[in-house]
Amino acid sequence: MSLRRILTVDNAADLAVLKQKSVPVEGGVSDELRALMDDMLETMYDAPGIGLAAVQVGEPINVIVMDLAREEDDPAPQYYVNPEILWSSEELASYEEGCLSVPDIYDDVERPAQVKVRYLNYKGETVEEDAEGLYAVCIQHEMDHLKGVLFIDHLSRLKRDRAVAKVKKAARAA
Ligand code: K1U
Ligand code: ZN
Repeated sequence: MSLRRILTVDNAADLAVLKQKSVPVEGGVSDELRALMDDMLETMYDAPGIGLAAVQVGEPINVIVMDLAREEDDPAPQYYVNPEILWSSEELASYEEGCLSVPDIYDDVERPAQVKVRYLNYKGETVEEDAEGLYAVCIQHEMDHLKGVLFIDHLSRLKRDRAVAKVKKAARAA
């Protein structure tokens, strides 16, 4: 397993990749894909974060990893290949989101409170699940990445521009 570099919005080349639409995985879950997901999970834990989309490590394919376990609990890694949202609730919920590609910026985003998702897991089995709470927030945030959408794209133009300027300033100072 190895750590991958997480692309960030302050870098123009990285941003161009982050804005790309990811493509479906063809041919099921291979050992090569499992190796990528292992790297993604290690990278996510190292950051640290609770989710990561493949495009954030420069691989624009429909793959996500997540772990929503509390620190005091055992790790609970989850792997999503070709995830689809089958249903979204009319009810909305707001959550203060962050993103490893937009470091140290947090803001409220409103999204459907519940969703139903279908995906292939690490073993290549089809899974359908209902998500609510942080799970619903995180899966929608990560699935936005697969469409080239960042959480700051849900904010006003002013807030988005300020967020990117802040990340650029921090990167220059580092
Ligand atoms: O970059 C990402 O997509 C990961 C992002 C996921 C996320 C967080 C909050 C709401 C929606 C989606 C993060 O993991 S940001 C870091 C973070 O939330 C966190 C870091 C350490 C401990 C707990 C949370
Ligand atoms: Zn993100």
